[in-house]
Amino acid sequence: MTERTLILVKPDGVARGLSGEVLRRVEAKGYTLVAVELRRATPELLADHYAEHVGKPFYDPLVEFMLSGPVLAVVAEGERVIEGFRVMAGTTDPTTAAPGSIRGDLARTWDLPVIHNIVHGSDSPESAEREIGIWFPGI
Ligand code: D4T
Repeated sequence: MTERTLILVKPDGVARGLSGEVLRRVEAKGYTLVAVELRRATPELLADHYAEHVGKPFYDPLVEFMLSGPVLAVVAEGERVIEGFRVMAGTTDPTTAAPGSIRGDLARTWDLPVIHNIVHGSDSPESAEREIGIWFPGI
């Protein structure tokens, strides 16, 4: 079934000039770009996006990181794109993310508790719908 996912190139990825590399991999895999926009997050938007993490020890430093520069917000579409992009991204901890994945190839752990792992991808159809509604309410 064709579905949509929300991808974010986080501030570390944008600052390092990796936005194009992430989009290249998404397109090379065969997914379609539906929306691409360079944005500044806000504390309110991040509280919605990271609702499940509000109050956790890493939440405040995570928000500070996500506000530290622009984010590339992307909606991509394709057969099983939600699962497909999660595999392309690799596991959350970039130190041990598989080589070949975005995080495994391009990131490492260096400033805990914040994990600078370049990208976000929705983890389920419910999350994708919720997150696309947060970042692209018009779509
Ligand atoms: P996202 O949501 O960015 O695709 O990440 P994951 O789905 O892979 O990971 P997650 O929900 O567990 O964490 C969300 C977000 O918080 C950051 N984070 C997480 C952090 O900075 N420090 C931490 O200790 C943890 C657990 C990284 C991703």
